[in-house]
Amino acid sequence: MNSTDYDTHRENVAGRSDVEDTPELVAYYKELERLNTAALWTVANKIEPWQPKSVSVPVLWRYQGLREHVLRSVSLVTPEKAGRRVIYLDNPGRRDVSAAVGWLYSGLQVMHPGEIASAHAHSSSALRFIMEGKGAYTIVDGHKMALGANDFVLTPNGTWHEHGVEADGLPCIWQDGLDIPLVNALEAGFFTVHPDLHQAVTHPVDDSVALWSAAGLRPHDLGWNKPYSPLFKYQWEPTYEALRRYAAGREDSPFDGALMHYTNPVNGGHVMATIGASMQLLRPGFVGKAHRHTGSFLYQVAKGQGYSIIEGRRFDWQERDIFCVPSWAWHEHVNTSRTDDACLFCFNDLPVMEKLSLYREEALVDNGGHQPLIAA
Ligand code: GTQ
Repeated sequence: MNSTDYDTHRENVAGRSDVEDTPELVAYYKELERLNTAALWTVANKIEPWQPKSVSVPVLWRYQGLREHVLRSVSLVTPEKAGRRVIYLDNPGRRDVSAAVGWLYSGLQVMHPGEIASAHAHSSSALRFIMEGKGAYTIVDGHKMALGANDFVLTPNGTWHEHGVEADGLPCIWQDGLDIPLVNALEAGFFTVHPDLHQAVTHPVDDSVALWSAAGLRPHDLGWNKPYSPLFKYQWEPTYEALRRYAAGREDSPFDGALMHYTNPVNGGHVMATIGASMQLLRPGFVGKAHRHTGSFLYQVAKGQGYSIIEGRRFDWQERDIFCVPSWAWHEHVNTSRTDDACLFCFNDLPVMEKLSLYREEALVDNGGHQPLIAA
């Protein structure tokens, strides 16, 4: 069945549960409850919705307002005491599971020069997208990476990882993205602190970039069979350059402009088993059309300014702002600059949706492909 078939049959309420309470039924439900059972028809319409109805709400987190509060945490707690000094994005519809959207967690981590956050490993997959500062680094399984603004780093499921800022650096802030809510929903969360609290750096700095990021080339004598990318760091400059070339060589997607996925160089697939990521370029004046799809998406504005209309509400964004698009929410993006391109970093649960055959996508056909705005 495709989504059109769903639409055709949606009006057929005769097939839906429609049982009114009677004193006899209410008493019956009480009896069932004592047996740890219940009547399906009391919940069927809720647990089998016509289509996904996300409890996450679209949210824009403005960096301008948030930044000073993130920096304030530096004087309030140490990384040693806090473990990770992070202010996380708490979607009003998902407070019960500390999610930013759907089953995805995200937070802003801040570190001062000379600070170190100790090494640990967990079954959640994690990523970082660097927002500001100088001298940040992450060590993943003995591979140290130097991090600059708009660099994207992986800390996959099961890897030892620790973060810090070099003593001669500047205060750094980056966005963390993890699948913590998903892993907890699946009751598969494990967490270990490194026995020495810190790892030895056992490889040359940035070796994963040297070995695995040559365009179109794969090392002859290096095998890799782990379920995540051997390239741990995706630098901003080559990413932006690739996007510009891609955008110049083809027509825009009506929804996304020029969008490229960060990939595992071994197989071209998503970077990790549960989290995918992309960067997209909206050329000056780009006005995207609306579509919706399953999966949860968190965007950070890496460059430029514009707005997105999500479920009929307009969210104006500028560099470093973060916003979310919940599953099956209509969304369309606009670059308001006439001269500069805009770039949106995004991470999502697409690998999960695809592997479980739950990905669906639909374009808005009414109203010229644009959502009517809902009055505030
Ligand atoms: O840096 O390993 O924001 O384990 C949340 C959990 C960051 C991390 C977070 C984590 C980390």
